Amino acid sequence: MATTLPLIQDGTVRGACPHDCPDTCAIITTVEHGRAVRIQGDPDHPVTQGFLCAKVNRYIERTYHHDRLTHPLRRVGPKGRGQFEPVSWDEALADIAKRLAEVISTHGAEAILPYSYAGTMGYLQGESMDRRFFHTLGASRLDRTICSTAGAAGMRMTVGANIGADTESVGDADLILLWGTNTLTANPHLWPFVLQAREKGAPVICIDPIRTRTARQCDEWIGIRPGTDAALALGMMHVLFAENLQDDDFLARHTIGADQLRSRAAEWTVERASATTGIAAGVIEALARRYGRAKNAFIRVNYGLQRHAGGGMAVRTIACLPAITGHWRHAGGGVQLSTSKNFSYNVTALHRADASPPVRTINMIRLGDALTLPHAGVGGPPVKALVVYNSNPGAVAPDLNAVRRGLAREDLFTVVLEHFQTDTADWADYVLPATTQLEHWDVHLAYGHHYATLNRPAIAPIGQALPNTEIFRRLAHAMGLSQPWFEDDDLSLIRQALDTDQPKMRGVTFERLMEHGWVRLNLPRPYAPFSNGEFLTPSGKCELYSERMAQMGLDPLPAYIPPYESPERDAALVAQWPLTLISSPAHQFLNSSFVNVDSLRRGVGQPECIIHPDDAAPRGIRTGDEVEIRNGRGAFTVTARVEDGIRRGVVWAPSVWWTKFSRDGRNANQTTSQRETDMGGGATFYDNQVEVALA
Ligand SMILES: Nc1nc2c(c(=O)[nH]1)N[C@H]1C(S)=C(S)[C@@H](COP(=O)(O)OP(=O)(O)OC[C@H]3O[C@@H](n4cnc5c(=O)[nH]c(N)nc54)[C@H](O)[C@@H]3O)O[C@H]1N2
Ligand SMILES: Nc1nc2c(c(=O)[nH]1)N[C@H]1C(S)=C(S)[C@@H](COP(=O)(O)OP(=O)(O)OC[C@H]3O[C@@H](n4cnc5c(=O)[nH]c(N)nc54)[C@H](O)[C@@H]3O)O[C@H]1N2
Ligand SMILES: [Mo]
Repeated sequence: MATTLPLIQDGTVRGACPHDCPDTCAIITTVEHGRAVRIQGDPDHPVTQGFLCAKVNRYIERTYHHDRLTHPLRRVGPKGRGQFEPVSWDEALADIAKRLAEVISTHGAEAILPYSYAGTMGYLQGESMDRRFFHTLGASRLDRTICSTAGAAGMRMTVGANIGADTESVGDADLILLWGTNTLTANPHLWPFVLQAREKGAPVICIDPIRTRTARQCDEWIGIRPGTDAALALGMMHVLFAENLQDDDFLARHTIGADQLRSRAAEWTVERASATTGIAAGVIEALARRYGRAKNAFIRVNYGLQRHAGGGMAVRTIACLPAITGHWRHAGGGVQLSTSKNFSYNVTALHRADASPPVRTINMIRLGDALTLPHAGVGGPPVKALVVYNSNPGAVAPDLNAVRRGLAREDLFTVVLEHFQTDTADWADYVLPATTQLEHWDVHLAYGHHYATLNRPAIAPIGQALPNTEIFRRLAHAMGLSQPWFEDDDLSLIRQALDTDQPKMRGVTFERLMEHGWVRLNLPRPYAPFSNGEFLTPSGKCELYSERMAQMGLDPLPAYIPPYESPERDAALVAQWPLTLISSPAHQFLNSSFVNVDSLRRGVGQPECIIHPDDAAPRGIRTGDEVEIRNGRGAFTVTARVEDGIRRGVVWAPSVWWTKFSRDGRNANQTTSQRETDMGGGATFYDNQVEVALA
């Protein structure tokens, strides 16, 4: 295999947290006699600041977990029963290669579907050899939309790219809005900067239908009706313009469409915004004034609020606010959805997309349809082979009943690369053991700061586990693919990823990464991306009016797009299923990762739902009762907790449970839908009406 550098037997090894989280921590692993004994956050890293989250503190427990997959497995029992026998790597790879070749000769390579997401965010183990393999075969492409594409499109249309205010300057903000994000759970390394600002007097306000652990720590909680954030932002704009709180100079010099936006905002009186959002008019007015009078407000908008029909437009509308007030002028001011587009690793070299013939693309959130509808729901051959890695769609994909019907197909050949026997692995024909971050090389971007991070392996692979890169390399060889790009070892892949002349990547070299573990992008300090305008849109301006959106048939101005499952769009459905289910992550889980780590699962307890007393009482529900959450797509059972820290009409089921760890073998995604957001084809997990009843 690849590693030409020896492992450190005793000492410390620098690495990167691989998980799908904005923080991408720099980690230091202590190794004794070749065994990892301790993991800690790098105290010198400006964002990690020496601490890790509740989950990754358990990464060693997860790595040496007694349930780790240690050798390839072949199915022996009926599909989905999880009955397997061990086989050798050679045998497994030879048989998989034969089965894939049969699919190609009978149905064409597009009948093969890769399915991966961000189980690791690393470029090597996440998008290098795997992409080369599927591109070279000519397999169907996967549109990786499950998390962030709606909001990313909203940012792109407005400021030109998914970048924003710098986390390290947030301490200088004079007002902080945590908008649709559970910071203490999902982005905890932002918190020290929030506290810094607060110590200097910045109020911290949380806008969330749930009074989360984050909202409890804030100065104010605004319990908005789910899916209506654009209406709140439009109501704020109304006040800003009506009370002359806008920055005319910034608007004139750095935006397009200020006059049209002003007319649009004029339609959104606070009364109208209040009726839509369920927030008192006085609260909207006070928020707008506070925002308009601030000089340097930081809005942390995160992905939670874009999991609704109008998710792209909601993010876009919020992203217009700092151009109206000119807060982009100052470091720390503005909006941050992500910082990821400041990174430009050489993905062209890693992916080798040029090796692929033109093929169809399948949206990952429509996996249920892709596996069960004729022509995979999009045209072309049925999906006959599914190769899953870095993802657990058997738990996290929407409309799980449809997904399971697909995975149960006897004529579907399924291969799963995993650390553990997940809900998805149970449906596999072959399960292949993959290494964890302590066992392989990688290189990472971040989406909540501006440091590139290297991950060096700390220990030898557990059992016969192999890195994803090596599994796809061997699979390519087993299929007789002899292109030179399958010969690159992992260190070569890292060098290829870094081989770019993008100015922001200048100084991010292998040598510096080896020495320090992490390197800041070549950005000024302090960094205020749009202080002089210089937006990355076609016009170079903040596009309050977007010609591109007009061409896409979308409203070119900020607008409120009601949820699919709302009184505005489907009153009958809401009458039948009156409660909105939000299934955002539990504090101790990372989507479905860590659910099988006993100490963390004990911390969460059991699958539960939080429901407001006014919703619980008429249903006869009390804390501790077993309840069924149901809609037309499916149902799952949880224990109720009656609390007023949630908006009336909203129910929270902390997620994402492995179905095999729940009482009834089901989870929240039994009820979620495959519908797509307005932009980006994103998932609408929280656009989900249900009823809750005693089980
Ligand atoms: N501990 C932990 N950390 C994580 C993750 C995890 O699973 N566990 N997941 C990681 C990943 S993949 C991601 S994408 C990020 C996600 O992190 P966030 O972007 O913070 O997203 P969510 O946790 O999905 O939702 C955040 C909040 O949005 C609220 N919300 C839901 N709908 C609306 C709405 O319409 N309007 C408003 N204003 N609020 C709404 C929810 O109640 C929730 O409290 O976190 C990352 N970090
Ligand atoms: N109801 C509901 N559903 C949701 C969400 C929600 O809030 N509510 N959140 C959504 C969001 S934001 C996201 S991003 C998705 C995330 O969905 P996924 O990307 O599927 O994330 P995880 O559930 O963490 O599963 C990742 C899997 O990858 C495996 N893995 C990790 N590293 C490696 C590796 O190096 N090699 C291999 N082969 N495997 C590896 C882990 O063991 C784990 O089982 O879920 C979405 N689903
Ligand atoms: Mo995500």
